[in-house]
Amino acid sequence: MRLKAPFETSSSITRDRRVLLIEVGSDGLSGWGEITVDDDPFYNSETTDTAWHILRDFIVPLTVGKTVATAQEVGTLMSRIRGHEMARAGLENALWDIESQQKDVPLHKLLGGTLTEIPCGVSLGIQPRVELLITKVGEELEAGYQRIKLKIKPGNDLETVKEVRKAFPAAKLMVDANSAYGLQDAALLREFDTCDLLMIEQPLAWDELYEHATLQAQLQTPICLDECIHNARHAVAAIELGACRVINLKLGRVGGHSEAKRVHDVCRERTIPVWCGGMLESGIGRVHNIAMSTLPGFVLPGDVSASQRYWQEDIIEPEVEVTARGTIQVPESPGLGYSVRHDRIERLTVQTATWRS
Ligand code: OSB
Ligand code: MG
Repeated sequence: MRLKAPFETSSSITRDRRVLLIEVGSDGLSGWGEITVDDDPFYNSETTDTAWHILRDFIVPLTVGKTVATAQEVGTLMSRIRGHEMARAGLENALWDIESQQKDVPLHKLLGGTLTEIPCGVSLGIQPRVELLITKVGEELEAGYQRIKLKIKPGNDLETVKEVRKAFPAAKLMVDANSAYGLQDAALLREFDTCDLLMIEQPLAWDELYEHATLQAQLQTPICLDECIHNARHAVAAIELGACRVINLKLGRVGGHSEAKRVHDVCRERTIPVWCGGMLESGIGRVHNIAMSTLPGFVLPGDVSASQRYWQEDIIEPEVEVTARGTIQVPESPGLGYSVRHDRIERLTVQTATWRS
């Protein structure tokens, strides 16, 4: 699927997404999940091709034809697989869709969600000129989005953010560095304290907690971790070490709804706010994000926004829409609450594989 506009971060530029979907059939029902990988290993270590390989050669043999009582149990079947969280999440989330249809409840209820409307923010990619960025920020605020995340990279960071702050003195702003800095940049990063930011997301290395703890001790602005957090143990370690004060929760990065609930719970017990991150998902991944975002610890606006910000035409119906007050109304029908557009998916499909027990 071609993005409406290329999305640039400090680690890569995405123009198209090769969307990897899983449809699971069980007990006469069908459930859908999205494997939220990129084509390159520049955000995390998985790629579209590694996910396909892990799915075909390991996840399928461990799971197809097996009996589980709940979606959560499929995680146990896959527990020998180390890493490859996004590949595992795709399957587990499809099973959650099936379980919610079987129990005739909306997915968000099955997950234990309580919000009926979720607050939305946007993530804006790096722009070539600050004037262009300021125009985009203005448009998103005008559309109602409750907070704006700016991607930054060395050379396009502090001055840009200061200009945006000057143009929008009251906006809820934050930045995301996608691991572009090191501790040697601490003096520069401290200057962001003057920009009144909600948080600075993943400034340092993707797998490094200790240095984030060192940096957080020198900053007033809360650090939010994204890339570093792959499970609830990581979340506990990060919080106890003082490596962050906020956590970005992504279903793919932590291996699916079950582990996401655990991360949510350990954060909530420690009064650490969480919010839902995004991976430029198609409607299927997006709808799973909406369901997760109803859990009570999701107290900050997430990177979950309208289908139309990404795609000319999405693969679900209706598309995800955002209200004028910057919220998404959570659907109340059983399962995902949106219909999957099989015809459109078929037209876009370039490769399929089917496994039966
Ligand atoms: O770091 O949060 C990130 C997109 C792809 C990979 C990593 C990230 C992002 C985003 C976009 O920030 C969030 C979205 O709008 O889906
Ligand atoms: Mg991020």
